[in-house]
Amino acid sequence: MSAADSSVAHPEHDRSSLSRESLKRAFLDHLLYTQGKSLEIASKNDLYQSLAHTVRDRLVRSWFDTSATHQKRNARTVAYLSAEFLMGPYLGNNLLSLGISHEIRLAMSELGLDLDELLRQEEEPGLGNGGLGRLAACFIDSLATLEVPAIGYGIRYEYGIFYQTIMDGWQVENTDAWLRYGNPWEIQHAEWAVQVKLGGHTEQYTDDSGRFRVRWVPEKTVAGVPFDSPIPGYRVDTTNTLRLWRAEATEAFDFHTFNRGDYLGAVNKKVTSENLTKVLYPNDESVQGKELRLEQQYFFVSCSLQDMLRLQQHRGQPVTSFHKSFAIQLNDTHPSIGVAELMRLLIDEHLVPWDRAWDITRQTFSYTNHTLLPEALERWPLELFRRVLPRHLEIIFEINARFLNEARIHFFGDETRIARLSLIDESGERYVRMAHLACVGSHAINGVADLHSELLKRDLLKDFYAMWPDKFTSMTNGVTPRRWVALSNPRMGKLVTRCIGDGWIKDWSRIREIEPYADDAAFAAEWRAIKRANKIDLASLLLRKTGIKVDPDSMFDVQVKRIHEYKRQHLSALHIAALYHRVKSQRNLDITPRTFIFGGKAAPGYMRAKLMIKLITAIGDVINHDPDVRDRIKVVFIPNFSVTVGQCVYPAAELSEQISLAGKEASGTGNMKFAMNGALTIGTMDGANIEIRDEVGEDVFFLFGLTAEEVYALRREGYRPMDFLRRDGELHAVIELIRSGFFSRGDSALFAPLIDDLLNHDPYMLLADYDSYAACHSRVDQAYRDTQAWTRMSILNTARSGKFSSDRAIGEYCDRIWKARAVPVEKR
Ligand code: H53
Repeated sequence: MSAADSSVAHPEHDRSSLSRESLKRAFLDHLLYTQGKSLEIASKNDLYQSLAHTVRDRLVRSWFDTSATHQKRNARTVAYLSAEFLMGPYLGNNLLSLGISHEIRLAMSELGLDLDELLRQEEEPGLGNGGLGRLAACFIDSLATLEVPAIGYGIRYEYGIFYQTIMDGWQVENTDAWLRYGNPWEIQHAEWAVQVKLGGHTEQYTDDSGRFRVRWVPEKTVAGVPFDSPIPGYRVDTTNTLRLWRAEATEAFDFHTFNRGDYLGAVNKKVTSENLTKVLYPNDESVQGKELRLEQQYFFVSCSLQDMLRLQQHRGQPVTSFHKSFAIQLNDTHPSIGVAELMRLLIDEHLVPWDRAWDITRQTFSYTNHTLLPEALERWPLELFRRVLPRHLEIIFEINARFLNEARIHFFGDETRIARLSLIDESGERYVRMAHLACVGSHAINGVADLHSELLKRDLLKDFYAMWPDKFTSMTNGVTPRRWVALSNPRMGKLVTRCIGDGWIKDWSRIREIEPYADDAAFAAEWRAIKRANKIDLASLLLRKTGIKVDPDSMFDVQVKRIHEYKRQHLSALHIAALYHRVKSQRNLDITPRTFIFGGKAAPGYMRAKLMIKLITAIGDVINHDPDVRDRIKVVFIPNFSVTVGQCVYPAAELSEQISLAGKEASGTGNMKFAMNGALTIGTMDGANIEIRDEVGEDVFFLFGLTAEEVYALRREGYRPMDFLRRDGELHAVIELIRSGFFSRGDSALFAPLIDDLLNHDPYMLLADYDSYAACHSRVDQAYRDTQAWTRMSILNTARSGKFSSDRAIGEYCDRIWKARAVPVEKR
């Protein structure tokens, strides 16, 4: 029995449906009636689908009761608007929530089937790029577990994030047809479809009662069809909804074209409409200003707002109390068009006067900013915006005019500041600034870690902060201990549960209770054995995926995250090359054997990031095959890093690389997953690393590098990377080695774009931090040799990671921003 199956009784009223016999029967029924197969001829996918349906059936009752309760209570509902939800596979997590993994395992094995194999069948829905999308998934898990009425609203991309393979050391992108074999976790609700307008122009007119009004005459209309998935809380009756929208051609629109006799034209337009939700843009933290992307954002936001208005009506509530029923969170600027859309719906369609509508809008929305990177800040060329959303542009102009009047009173005579605050950037080509729209239209603005929130107030949003200091707050991110510990690391879960009970699964702060065991030799031995077993599991995955054999007794030093210059995977690459250089130049060098594990995707158009992958694999290729290294260093790049792969990686890691340049990583959430699973951090004073270090203690954290303050100071003084290079002989030699083509079969041009940039500009200050990083790694090397001390640190690290649960984060959002509370579900 796994920790997840502990003694907590699931409150499902009809326990009999959860008995082994009835699970078996339901499974065989689905195999026959849903898949049309018998056990003898069923494919693995048939078996998986039948099991998934069996489990989904067991969620439907509480799903139903949940929405009935929320409607009856007219409970304030959190609407989490996010262009990405990186959910990870559902089956394992739903079994965990229901508490039936054990029974299901037995039921399957009595049918001669292996649950683990069925779990591996699930195609993970990769509907997100990285941290932002995964945060949304952790948050909706916590909302359900905390029994808070909530809906996650997003886009049902037909193709999620690309599937990454590595060929000759380079990233190759393959399409992710995740819906190929069907998605058993969704239910389509065609009856709740809505219409979304796009393009065209506006007309002014006077209505029958003499009121001045505006009519939007769109160029086209697209239908939005909701697909719902159940999000069960852990061992509670609440099952919330993730509602993702798919674009379809509207019939009205088809008929119009048909009637003109243009059959192929109609079909073509149908295809064009459906393109809207075809594919997820694969850029994390950089925007391209593509029209389709703006259409995607507007599409899902409009669908969601219309849906909320429908629910409001269904609950018998007036539109004017919309803000009492819904608290809408904007996950980054992607859904910020919602501010203008809610205004449009209220004014144009529900005839609410402007001031009242604006009041409602501001009380409804709150905005989370996730980055300070300028390339991630969304702004749309005004003309493009007008082409897609002519009515919204008018509304934004009006919001802006009123807002700037207020700002002029506040900042009397300071026109430079007024220009900086404006929703329209007029410094050159004109742009609509989406972050400004989000700030003006929200009652709360938050950063995702304390440093990030401070920097927002000091730099990026300083003018808004000066105007509305009370709107700003900080909400440090968190991750769900259900998926990231109970499900991913059942061995650790079981040990912890044996010692302190299973309360930690719902209340991760209780993990503190294992702190006294840090000095318990028997516990420490088990802790070590668990880590080793997890490392063996990962080693076999690595062998399967890359053909590289690694030693489970070497230190597993891991950096998994999106590939980006600011995250500095190449800093690690430089250090690995330096270790190699040392090994080659000192025959008897005594080093701690290490396996450096990397994983992550580069945006397909981000050439530097792709070259960083090539640099890592090229260095690895040389090192892994050089007999002088005697297998003391291995470098592995795991292809297609995803939630599924992460579940195998975090529990096996011993050292977590969190090495972004200070001031660049807003928070990071991988850092938290590693810490919870007992990996020590080597990191900079960036994002949530700072808070992790505060919690676990300085002696349990390997700190290096410049602080954000020092980074600013150095930049102000004028940063010259060459000054740092001259001081460091080893680094110089390493750079020369790479430059000479040593790692690229003599091709000295291959890495030149990376290396030349480091020497001449180095915007992420690798050279400034290199020395400190290498020295820190030497301390890690020494520390790892003392197995007992290392294990002690690892236990303390986990024990003190209580703050980093998304339950804590969601609790804070509920109290301080959403004013939402738990509403226990009434069973029918
Ligand atoms: O959001 C994470 C942070 C992380 C930040 C990330 C993020 C994206 O993944 C995409 C866009 C964006 O603006 C920010 O980089 O630091 O932990 C969740 O807050």
